[in-house]
Amino acid sequence: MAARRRDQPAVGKRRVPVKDEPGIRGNAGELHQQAGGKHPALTTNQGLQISDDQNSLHAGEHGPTLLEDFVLREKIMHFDHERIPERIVHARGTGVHGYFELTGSLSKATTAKIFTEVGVKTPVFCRFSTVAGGAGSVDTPRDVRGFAVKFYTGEGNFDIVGNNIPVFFIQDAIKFPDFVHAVKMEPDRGFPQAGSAHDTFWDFVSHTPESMHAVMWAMSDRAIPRSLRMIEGFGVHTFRLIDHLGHSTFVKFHWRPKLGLQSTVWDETVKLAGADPDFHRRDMFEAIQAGEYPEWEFSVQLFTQKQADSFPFDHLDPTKLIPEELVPLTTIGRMVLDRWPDNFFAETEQVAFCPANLVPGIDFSNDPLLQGRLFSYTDTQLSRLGGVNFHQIPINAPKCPVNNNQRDGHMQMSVPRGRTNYEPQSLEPDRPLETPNGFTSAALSIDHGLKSRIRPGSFADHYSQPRQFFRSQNSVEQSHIAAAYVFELSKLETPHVRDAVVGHLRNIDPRLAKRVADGLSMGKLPPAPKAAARILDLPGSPALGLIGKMKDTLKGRSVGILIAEGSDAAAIDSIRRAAHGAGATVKLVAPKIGEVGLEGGKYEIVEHQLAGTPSVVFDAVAVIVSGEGAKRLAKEGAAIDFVRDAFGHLKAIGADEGGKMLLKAAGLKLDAGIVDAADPTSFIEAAKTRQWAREPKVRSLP
Ligand code: HDE
Repeated sequence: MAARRRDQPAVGKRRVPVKDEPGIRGNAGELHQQAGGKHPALTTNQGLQISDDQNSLHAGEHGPTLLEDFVLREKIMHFDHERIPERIVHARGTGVHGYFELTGSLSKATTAKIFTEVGVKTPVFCRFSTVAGGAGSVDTPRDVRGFAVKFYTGEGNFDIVGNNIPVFFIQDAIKFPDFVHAVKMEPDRGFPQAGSAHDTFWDFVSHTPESMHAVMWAMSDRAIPRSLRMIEGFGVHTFRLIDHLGHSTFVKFHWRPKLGLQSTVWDETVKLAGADPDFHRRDMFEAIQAGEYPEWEFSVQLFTQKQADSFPFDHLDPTKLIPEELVPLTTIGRMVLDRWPDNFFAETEQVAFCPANLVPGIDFSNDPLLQGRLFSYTDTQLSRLGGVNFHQIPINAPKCPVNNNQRDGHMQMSVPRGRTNYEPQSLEPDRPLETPNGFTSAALSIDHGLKSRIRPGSFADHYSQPRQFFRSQNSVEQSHIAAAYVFELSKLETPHVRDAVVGHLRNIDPRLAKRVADGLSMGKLPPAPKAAARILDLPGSPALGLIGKMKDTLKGRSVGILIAEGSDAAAIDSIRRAAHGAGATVKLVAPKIGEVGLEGGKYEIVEHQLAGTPSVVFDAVAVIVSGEGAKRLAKEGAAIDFVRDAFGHLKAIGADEGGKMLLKAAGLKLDAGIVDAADPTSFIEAAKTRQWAREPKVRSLP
């Protein structure tokens, strides 16, 4: 690190600065010396070494800045253009490098090497995102999460550009701009920055019954994840695998997190947004720094056209999922994320995913939403990344040879050699040519129906799958969904939109409709719209639940221990050791950072200040304080909130005698989730889950 420079001499003093005088900024010799003479020279973008990066070029000490100062102009010009347009959707994102390893071959179904070469590790870059908010919005609104993976395979880049929920809001690409306009900030007022609790979103979906299924998922706790390391990923659309004979099998892609699923509770989410707007990004960063590499199982659902014909829904309809109970998942690989990008902009911001990035042996289906996406992603890069050569940016560049006759364009980085840039040609024998191993589309017969703007009749059932989803949830999950509808709809200014949504809920599940209507103090239930197709009672699918997919573990979770002057060192240590032993990270929180003196002359160095570290950022907390400490903390709003929120967010609380005094001062009654700190084993057990039984005591849910 370069040594800090001294301040400039006082302004206004009439003196001629002498460049070689010690202490004058811009004295290059002195700075270089202070830095040990080892730093490379600072240069302009033309490679010119710079002797003064502190002062622009003036005509005299108090004179104007000279236009000829090309060092200043280059620096400011570059700075002025540092921003590029953010993604129109999925603007807020977190990217991580890693690898994909195939553990089971799909050679019977595909020739794609990525799915047939067992044991091969393929580099990947994965970007998680929220959908609605801008690049600077918070990490934790209620929203779907993007889950995009770029595989740098030897056969070219293959992207699975998915989400953390398996269905989408619309069936046809032509509605995407409307859907996105409706969910993003309202155009006249410029808010909300993120989140769907506003009139335009609900207005649109209330007129779009096909969105009811995805809306139901968005109202579930899947849309308020605890960590990006604890979300599932879905390719959403049906794709095809093609074998060496050209036969194709339908496929759906799934990612399942090794740490299990976990979400927050709504009140916690709301508070997290203020406590740490970067909660998910920081959580991922810290996990990677600590060597706790998140891992996902990769699975596929394979099915034939014949099977698809027997489904009570259309497999080409992106608002439908295929229950695991109908077509089981086969796990064929794993993805480990183990390297944080070196530079956020160069990698996470400039990465350009595209569902059309395929490798031989994989192909699209005729899902009309997917078909529209095949155009959109390359198109958007033209304005976002500024030209046609975005594939040359290191994060986008394939790690296999790229050879073709495409030339020139903005920001061309490669220097093609030779005389010919066309094909066929006879002047150069070593120019690239097509190969029989290249990509071939599935040879499908096309139904030559009428050319028309048409929605298949098999897409018409909009209520059976949301009903199946809702009825497959346990009672806690169901009440959270009902509460989410109540919250979101209560934010609307327009009663008729509220009515319309509750009308749809009547078609999905009359009891849910009633619960939501009661939660909104609706006198009587609004009418249900006429369903375009018969609504089915599909069998329950436990795999659609969330709580059942939580893992009984503290791995990847974090425990906060609130301490103060005079806390019991041994009690802190035993909780900390137990939590570490269970795989959790531990953070000490105290009214002040720095050295905190403990009982018996010991001390701890605390890095987290109570006022800035509320319990929402932890999965479980312990309070280890002396009686005196408890009395002092009882007067601290932040300490009372710390325990009250941990309790309200259904977290385990370990407490010694002083800790219990603080809980009492906060008005909390002991329950099974409040564990004596002297029994770290029980604390760890309680910390592995949420205290669902406590919920009815802390909030009334519809
Ligand atoms: Fe996207 N989507 N999308 N989308 N999408 C973009 O591409 C689009 C859809 C998804 O981390 C954009 O490079 C259309 C479904 C993810 O960089 C844009 C339609 C699914 C990401 C675009 C859809 C997704 C995007 C914005 C309907 C889940 C972030 C910037 C036809 C399967 C990728 C960009 C990243 C990003 C268009 C529907 C997932 C504008 C037109 C369905 C995860 O091209």
